[in-house]
Amino acid sequence: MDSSKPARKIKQAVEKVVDAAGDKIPGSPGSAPAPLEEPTTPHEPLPPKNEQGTPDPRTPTGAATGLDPTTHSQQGEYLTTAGGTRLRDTDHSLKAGPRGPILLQDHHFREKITHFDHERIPERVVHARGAGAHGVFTGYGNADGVSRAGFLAKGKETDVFVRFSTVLGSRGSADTARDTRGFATKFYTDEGTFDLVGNNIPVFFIQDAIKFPDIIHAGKPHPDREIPQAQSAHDTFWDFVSLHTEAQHHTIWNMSDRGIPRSYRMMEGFGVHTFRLVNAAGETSLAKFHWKPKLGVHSLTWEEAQLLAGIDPDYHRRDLYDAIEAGAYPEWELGIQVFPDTPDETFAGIDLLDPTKMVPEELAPVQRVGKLVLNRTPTNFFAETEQVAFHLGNLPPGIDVTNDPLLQGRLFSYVDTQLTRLAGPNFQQIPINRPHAPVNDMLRDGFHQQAVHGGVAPYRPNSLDGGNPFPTTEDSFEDIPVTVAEAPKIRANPVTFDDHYSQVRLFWASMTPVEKDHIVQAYTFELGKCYEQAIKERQLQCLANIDPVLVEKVATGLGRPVPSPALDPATVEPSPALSQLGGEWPPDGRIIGIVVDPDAIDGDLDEVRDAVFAAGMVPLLIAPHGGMIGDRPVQRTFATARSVEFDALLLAGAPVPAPDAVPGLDAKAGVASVVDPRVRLLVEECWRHAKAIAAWGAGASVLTEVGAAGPGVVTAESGGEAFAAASQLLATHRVWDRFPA
Ligand code: HDE
Repeated sequence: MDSSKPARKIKQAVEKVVDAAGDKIPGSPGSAPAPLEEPTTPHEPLPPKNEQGTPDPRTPTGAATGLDPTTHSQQGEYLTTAGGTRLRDTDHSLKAGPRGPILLQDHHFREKITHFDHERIPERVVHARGAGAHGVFTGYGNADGVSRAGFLAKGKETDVFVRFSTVLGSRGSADTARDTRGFATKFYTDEGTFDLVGNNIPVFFIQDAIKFPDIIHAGKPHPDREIPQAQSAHDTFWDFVSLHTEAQHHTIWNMSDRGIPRSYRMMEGFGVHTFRLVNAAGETSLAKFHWKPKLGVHSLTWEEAQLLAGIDPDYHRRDLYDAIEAGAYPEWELGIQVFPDTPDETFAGIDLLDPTKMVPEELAPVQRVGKLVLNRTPTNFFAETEQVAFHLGNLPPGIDVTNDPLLQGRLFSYVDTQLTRLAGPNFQQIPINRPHAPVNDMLRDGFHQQAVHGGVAPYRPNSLDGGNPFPTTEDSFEDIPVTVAEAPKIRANPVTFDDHYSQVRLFWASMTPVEKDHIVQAYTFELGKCYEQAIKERQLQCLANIDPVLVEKVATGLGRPVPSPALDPATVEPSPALSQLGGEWPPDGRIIGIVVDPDAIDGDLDEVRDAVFAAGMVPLLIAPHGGMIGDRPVQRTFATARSVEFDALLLAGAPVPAPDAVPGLDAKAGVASVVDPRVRLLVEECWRHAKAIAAWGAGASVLTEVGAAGPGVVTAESGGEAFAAASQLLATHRVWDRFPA
């Protein structure tokens, strides 16, 4: 068959989408628009969408293939069996006559059903819920003094895949749960893969890996009823952290706004552990890794997070994919805090091997050593995001581990878990995991072996394969020969690990009043969800050891007596770098909701939409009904829109209540008014969540009707002026002045 014609047709269709994307609203499901009629002409599979990437086509042993990335996807224009035989019919099983029974002979039926029966693999025991993206890392070249890792060299570009995640929830849980977020980066470096598997919180719950199953068992749903899903607001979690007080530091971070990020794009990342770096001269230093987001660190409010869990449980993944599709590529700088490699592995009195401690930036500045840009969404979630497998032992030359007892345990756990999750020892051969450096190991055979190893002597030394492969003598990863102090073999921690409270106090003391208020509300909510009074009281005792105001407010909320501290409070120096407030950041990829009245279209509307696009943001028109308003598509209706989707709200009209806005019947519809009650709710929620609200023309009357006034509520002369005011307010993320001090 001559496939050139359909191929041309598809190309035209794709180009049409790209043109239609003159509208640039992200979220199109395919690379060509769906026709109304069922397509009947066979053609090659459609190309991926513009913003999609795939794993670089490599052989299982890391060699570049030069193949087009689509080589991995389906081929040909006809439906086939897994063996490539063309099929005539996949809708009817092979039966003895139309009334059956089905014949055992139906190999196509059996292949289709058997494959389907085995489509699922075990979800990750932690971090099951996640989203990934491809990107590129570029080194700045200023780290050579401390590390000889090639990917940090000036201008050196390295492909990466990043997976963000929550910790506690199952694969289908909501993105906005209060939880720690994973931030795992696979650098496909020329010198071997480097996996930097971090979190958005710089400290961890426990000091020794042997307690990991315990904290996770406590955080996961109760084993009898399997509730609550993806939450820490339950008895077993608080039982654990109030008994294992080393967890209090991580817990206060979770209770802060860091536990409910606005977006993956707006999170810091931390390697948590201290690593050991080595430069070309063989000199070593200790270091902690940081990711600094270009857009600043921003969070949801708790009410937004809860509403989103119902309204858009995929909020963070959608945000990540949509931002990339819209060209607002998420960016971070990689930073390192460097410390002298002293025998006590301590800096400014902080034990660097204790993963419940961080080092304030004011004591050791974060030096930026490279930039990460995420610019491609995955083509297939399972193949890429689900099958990506990180391993702490994937280390390049120039970076080594330390004796941090958490890190030591992780070196074992990650490979071990992949053996079950990815069914065998060859998981590094899966396309998303394949190194971009040549692989010449002596590992052989096993489930899903994809390499076709030549030679007869996968052992060393050998003479039959000419002695291959040879250990290198230079420029490679090195286990730094750190001296291990003579000591008895014991199950114990260093005494420095016993300080569980000073840095918790430091974190609390570094927060602004509004951030402290959110922390108080979070503890009050979470402990209020516990059943056992003893657990609440025990945690209140921990809060008393942190700060008198904190414990007093939470105890009042819980209606419990305020305990006295059991320890002398440490004197701490606040670290302003820990606060999320106080700066201004770019608004890339932010979502601007624009309420329009189709019966009275404002003259400035098109100009405003263009201005939003030009500013790198996404305008969504919100109208009483779907379809088109003139030649502008409506993205949200009053029935589908909820304030939590938008970073700022513009009012271009004052739509009166529509026939389907029945206050008594629709909980969303609020009170009767001359403004559509759903618009009223939009404005009220945006006000409550301290979002920018700007109106012009007829839209100004909505503000009066709703009674929205005060900081960050702008009545402008024109649409242009309204958007300019809103985008200025977005630079600080929220209108913080609206929160009481
Ligand atoms: Fe993990 N962790 N972890 N973890 N972790 C896993 O590995 C583990 C820890 C982190 O997107 C698992 O492949 C132990 C700290 C991220 O695929 C498992 C200990 C930090 C991800 C595992 C820790 C992390 C994981 C589950 C205690 C931040 C998701 C599936 C010593 C620095 C990676 C998997 C992805 C995943 C074990 C503690 C981050 C079971 C034993 C500390 C971001 O191997």
